[in-house]
Amino acid sequence: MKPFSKETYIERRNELKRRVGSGLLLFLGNGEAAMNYADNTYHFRQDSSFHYFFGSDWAGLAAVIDIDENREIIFGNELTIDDIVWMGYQPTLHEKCELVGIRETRPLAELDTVVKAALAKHQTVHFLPPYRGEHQVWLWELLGILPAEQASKASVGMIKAIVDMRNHKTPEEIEHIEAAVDVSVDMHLAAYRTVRPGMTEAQIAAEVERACLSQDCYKAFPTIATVKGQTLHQHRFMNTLEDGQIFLLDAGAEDPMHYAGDLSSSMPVGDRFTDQQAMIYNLHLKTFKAAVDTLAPGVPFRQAHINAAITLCEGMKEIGLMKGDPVEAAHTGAYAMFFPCGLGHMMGLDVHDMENLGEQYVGYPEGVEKSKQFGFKSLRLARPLEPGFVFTVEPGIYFIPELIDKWRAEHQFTDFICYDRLEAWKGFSGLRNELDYLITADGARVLGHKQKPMTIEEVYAARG
Ligand SMILES: [Mn+2]
Repeated sequence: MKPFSKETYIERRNELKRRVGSGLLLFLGNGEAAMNYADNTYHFRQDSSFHYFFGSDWAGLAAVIDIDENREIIFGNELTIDDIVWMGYQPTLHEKCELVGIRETRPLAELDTVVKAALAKHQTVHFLPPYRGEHQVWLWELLGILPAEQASKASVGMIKAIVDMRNHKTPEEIEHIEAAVDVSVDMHLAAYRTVRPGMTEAQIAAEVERACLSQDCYKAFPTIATVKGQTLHQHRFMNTLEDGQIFLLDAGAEDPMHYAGDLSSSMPVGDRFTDQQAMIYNLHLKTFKAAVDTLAPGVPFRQAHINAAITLCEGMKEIGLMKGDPVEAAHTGAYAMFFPCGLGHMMGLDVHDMENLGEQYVGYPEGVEKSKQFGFKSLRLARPLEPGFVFTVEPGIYFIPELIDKWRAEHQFTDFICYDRLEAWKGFSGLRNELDYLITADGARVLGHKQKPMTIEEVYAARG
């Protein structure tokens, strides 16, 4: 797939200038990050906002957009012969910048001069909240703002403008997201084919990641491949798979342009789910459908979350693990015993899109604060949906022994939860499925051209 044209980046920057109105916009690109010594670095990942506006996937760059003077400058150092000996040929900085419509480049050291000159003439310097220690130090040097004060002094105007632009995906962005989703589906199909009793979680993860890397993609986040699915983000591979267990995979690719896919799957380790597992799996599919049936422009994502929770409580009542009114159980937060996370999150250049800019801005409408209550506090996305929004839908059902014990001891939601019966379910683990959706002019559609198994029949067919 072609990289975006220079016009895409020029138009993005022009739109940002129009929205922010005045001042100097400062962008710090990511540098290499040392893993255990300077030359042994983590996989390089450009900052997503830098990438969105400057399209440059190289370490050690910064940029400014001077709205008042209508100037755009990328700062970086040309490679030395030593760099080329070790890293190979690269285009010059000027050549890299031409591709995204930037004509003015300067050595990195001159960023300090330009920012200090702006401060001296009392021009507003807009910057984003930093999430890397190196950037905190850099901002301190450039602006004289201590790291602890940087998040609160970041430019709300710049944040809001970028969030609104990046929240609305264009058709060319959606093509890249769908390419990432397709690779992500291949990662999951690899797991469906590979999972067998006696294999280790690490062996499955290796097959999953092979499907990603062999298609020139990198994983969008650390793979979750586990038989302990009740732990929401279990990143270590410690277990050997046993017949009778449920295997849970949460994995996704980012395409070479860094757009993400994010999918989850749950499957039996052996040939078939047990009756109890099949019952919970099918209830989970009902909650999934309840959520997806809610998706439409203008409808708050929080409503989709609530509808999934109501369906979950209805099902749990039929099974005998909950009682009372399911609608009330959903609204009071009793459902969070089995579903303590949010229904989904925005997705784009970041798998949790723009989480570094603040979930409050990305996922919540102006004036609506995120809840502090257990369960609802993990809902990253709640706002009314708009065409162009891309997000995940990932309800799950989890039996978390520690949470059962804690709530029972505290007599929480005793009107809704049947604790005596729940004791026998402590070893169930957990399951979820996850797909990626786009809000269209009149509804929603699932992203990707390849289909990930969802029904039990599809799961069994994918096992081969
Ligand atoms: Mn997700």
